Amino acid sequence: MDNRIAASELIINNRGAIYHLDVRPDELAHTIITVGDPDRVGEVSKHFDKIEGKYQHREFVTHTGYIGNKRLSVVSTGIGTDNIDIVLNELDALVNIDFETRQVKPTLTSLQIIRLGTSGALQENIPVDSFVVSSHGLGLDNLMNYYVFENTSAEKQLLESFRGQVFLQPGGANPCLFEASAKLQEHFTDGFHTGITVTCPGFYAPQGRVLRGALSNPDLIDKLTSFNYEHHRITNFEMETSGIYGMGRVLGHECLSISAIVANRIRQEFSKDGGAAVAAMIEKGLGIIAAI
Ligand code: R1P
Ligand code: URA
Repeated sequence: MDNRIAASELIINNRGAIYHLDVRPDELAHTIITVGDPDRVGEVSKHFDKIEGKYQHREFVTHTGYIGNKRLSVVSTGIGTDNIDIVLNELDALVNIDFETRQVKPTLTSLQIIRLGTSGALQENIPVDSFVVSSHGLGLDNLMNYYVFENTSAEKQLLESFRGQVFLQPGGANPCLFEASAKLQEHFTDGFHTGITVTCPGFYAPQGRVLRGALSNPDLIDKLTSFNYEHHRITNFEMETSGIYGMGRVLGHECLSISAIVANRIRQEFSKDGGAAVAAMIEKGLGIIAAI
């Protein structure tokens, strides 16, 4: 049987690199930091002791290098889970598909993928400039509806409770929920808030913001803030985490999402220096990641 993946499905450019990321298999480390903002890639790699290579295509910037003996790649995803579909599939292809034979490798590699992003807090006691580790990604976007995946029974119970407490208008969203990698999460405790991160398909109405467009779910923020199930609370929302956790589940990678809180939606505050908060998260995060 010919199980070669066709040229139209696995797109490899003239450099031997994958289509969107323009990265070759040998140019990617197995510990990967994802950031939304392409300009944040250099803010991470400036802490590397050595930079091995820099690659860019569209909004996808990748720097690979070393902190001590630890090889790391930092990749920008741009905004949203539609981009996460591209980035996670291409990262996976770079390690788990043989680009010569176009076949899935017999032995699969599990990547460590850690998002260093920004986010809005949904609890009064999570101040701007603090950091949140996402124990779960709860998706209100549509990405994972296109994939087959398994949920644990704990995930199913939490999702069931969410569906019972947070009503979204019919056709509005089919929520999904995934736990973080426990192996990665155990390293990020001191100095981090922890909770469920809701991933939204937009920044304005999907996060309850009104500039001029009226909201179809005006009580969304209240419902998310007051959600509770056993010891679980929703801490924050942003636009990538559930896609990263969901694609990590589908493809077998260890994923964790960390956010610098730049907005507190309950106190209606925005960070006076979001750049400094992100810089502090990068420094703290890299110190931990380099030692894992
Ligand atoms: C919106 O401003 C963007 O900021 C957050 C959201 O998830 C979204 O991507 O993360 P990043 O700062 O990592 O992009
Ligand atoms: N990113 C988001 O998606 N929302 C916020 O409120 C802040 C950053």
